[in-house]
Amino acid sequence: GTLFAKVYAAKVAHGIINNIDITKAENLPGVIRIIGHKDIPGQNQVGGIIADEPLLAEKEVDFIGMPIMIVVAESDVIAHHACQLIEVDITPKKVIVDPVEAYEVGHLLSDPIHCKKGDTTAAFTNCKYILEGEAESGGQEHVYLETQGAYAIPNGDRSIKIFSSTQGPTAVQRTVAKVLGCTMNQIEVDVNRIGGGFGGKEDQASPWAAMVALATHLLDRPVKYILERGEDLQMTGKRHPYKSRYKIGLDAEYNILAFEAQYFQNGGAAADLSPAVLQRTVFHSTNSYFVPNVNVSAYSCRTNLPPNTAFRGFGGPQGMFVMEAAIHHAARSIGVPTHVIQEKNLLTEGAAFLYGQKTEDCEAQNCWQQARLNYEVDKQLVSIEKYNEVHPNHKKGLALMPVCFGISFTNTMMNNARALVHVYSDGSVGISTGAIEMGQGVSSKMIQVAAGAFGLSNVDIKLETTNTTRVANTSPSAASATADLNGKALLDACEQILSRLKIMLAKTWNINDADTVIFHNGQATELGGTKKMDWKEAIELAFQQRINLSAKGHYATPRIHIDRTTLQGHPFAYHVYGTAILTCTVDCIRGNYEFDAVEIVHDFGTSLNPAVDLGQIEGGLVQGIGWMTLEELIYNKKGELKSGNLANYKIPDIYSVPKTVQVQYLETIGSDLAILKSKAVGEPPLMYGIGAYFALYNAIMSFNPETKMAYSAPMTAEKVLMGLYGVSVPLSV
Ligand code: LUZ
Ligand code: MOS
Repeated sequence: GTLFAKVYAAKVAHGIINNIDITKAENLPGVIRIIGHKDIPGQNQVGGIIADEPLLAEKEVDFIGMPIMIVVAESDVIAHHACQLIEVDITPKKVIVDPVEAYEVGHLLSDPIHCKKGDTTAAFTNCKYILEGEAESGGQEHVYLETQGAYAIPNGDRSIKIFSSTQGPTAVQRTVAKVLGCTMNQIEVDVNRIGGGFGGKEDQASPWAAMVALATHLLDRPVKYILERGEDLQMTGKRHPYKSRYKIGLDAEYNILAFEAQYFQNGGAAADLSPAVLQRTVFHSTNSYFVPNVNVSAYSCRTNLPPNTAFRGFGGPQGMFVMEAAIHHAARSIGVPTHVIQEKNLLTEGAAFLYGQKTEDCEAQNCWQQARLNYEVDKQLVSIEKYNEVHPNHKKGLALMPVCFGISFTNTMMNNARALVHVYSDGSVGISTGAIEMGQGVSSKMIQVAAGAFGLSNVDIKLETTNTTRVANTSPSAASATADLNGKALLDACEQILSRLKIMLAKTWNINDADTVIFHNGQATELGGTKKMDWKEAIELAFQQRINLSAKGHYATPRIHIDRTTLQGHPFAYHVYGTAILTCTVDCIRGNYEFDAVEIVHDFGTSLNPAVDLGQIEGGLVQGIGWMTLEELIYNKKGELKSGNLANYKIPDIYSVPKTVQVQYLETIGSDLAILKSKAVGEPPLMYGIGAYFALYNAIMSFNPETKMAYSAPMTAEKVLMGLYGVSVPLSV
């Protein structure tokens, strides 16, 4: 009895709705109901941080793809057809797609962020070299394999159960309850696994769930909506494009004494997660470098594009690109290799970040030095020079890219998680956490944590779906922190059960210290003693003795805090470090290029699962290279997406990935604030891809030392060609 929903969306980027005519659509056989904002029993509001985003347009549309009506029909084909019969009369208004233009007319989504340390003005007077410029980076489409979607079913007692492709089941639950005007306990959200997220489903999975839940609420029938790829590309937000200005000052020894920047974030038509993304940009403005004097301002600009959102790195990459551009600019104008300035300014132990936190167990120098030595960078540079001398039409370029990324949600409140563990009377184990498996391997890690704690093997552990009735008030699976937060909560639950079992066995065996009872290889044994019992037998005994074999675990990251007005504090549990070396070859006739090799030294702590983590490094790297080189989102002045399909929006494929990728595991002591002394691995490797931009730039410079390219990513083949032949590549093509 499932019905199918579909959105009728705005076809102009800004305008006033005069009239909506649904007569023809309503009369189409198979159409059950057409829903507008007036049918919403609760609030017409899906904004997560700021309540500025209606689920369905009321008087005005603000971007192409903004939902106006929901068609519910017997099939998705009928719903599709009905959408084409809806007629909406709109009086167009002025469209703004450029963030600086929006800023100039005062269209901001949230308060500007200003953050500084030291005194840049004074520091610049001590600088031998001062460079100013502009840098911009484009947006990025998530291209998760599974598009957005949700399925709602009536669940008795007026409650609704929703299967949602979301990173944030609680965000979905909260948003649906708000829209339906009910309490959260009426809404159950269940997620088994999802086909990719990359940030795109941190907050933007909620509207679709709200739509199907609304239809289910009105019709008392199951309703499903899974977006077509074209709809998803058109309607959902992406990585924020940024336009930025920088000013960097160095002394005669190339120490960076001062850095200033202004970031103009293209936020789209509503705030979504933009203010949080902007904050992470500011926190990562100096990447892996120590800069004593910093002064940055950041603006989230309201434009007539779909609201942009979380994307792997969450504003960090955009900030780090500007820093790398500034250093590249300085190196070019001084006439030294970029890596000389990079190396000179790497973070050291105890150095303070812009936000006041100081480095602890800083691995910036270690990663860099190991990468330089182990991958013989000096030798590579010599052989690249030789290659370039004898190849007039092919040039190689190399860039080093250090990364330092802070782990924790910058919103301290979000850094907590819970887990539920049941040991069944036959000894088998069922675990639930708030973590969402989206291909990143967190399910494997959760199973490993529980198996490790109980001394069982992975096959003894059943990981249940992520469900708001079993684990409530979850933070989204995001910020690279999912395994840490949920793993710690899970460990807490396992340890509660273990400690009950230990006390029971100590009593049974007549030993004093319960901590000498340990669990491994499916057995409980007495440490240094002779007592032994099979896990199953121990559980049966506990069951007979009426011992509680279930536990709820909780974890809240200790130590972290941030003053929201001064942005000073200790926002991150720890930092992840790494260095990548990227080499490319440019075809100087055609502008095409290939990445010959990427070599990485990455700080994994004590990796929980090296195979899973390697997958994250490779995937993140390639996604970063895609953002920096191939993927070009083009909106015209009318706010129309001109690269709205996968034929003209190019994502990396097997031909464009680096020919070789080598990853060395920097064995570090890890952090106690990470799960089992591992380190978060989801986002940091994306930023290695920034080096791709500069490797290409360097190759172009060896063909044409006078090239006039602006720092404008992505470095598409077209831009390479213009750069090679001295055509000035403008900002924002
Ligand atoms: N999401 C979020 C994130 O809400 N806050 C963050 O700090 C964050 N960082 C990275 C990715 N998603
Ligand atoms: Mo994310 S950008 O960690 O959802």
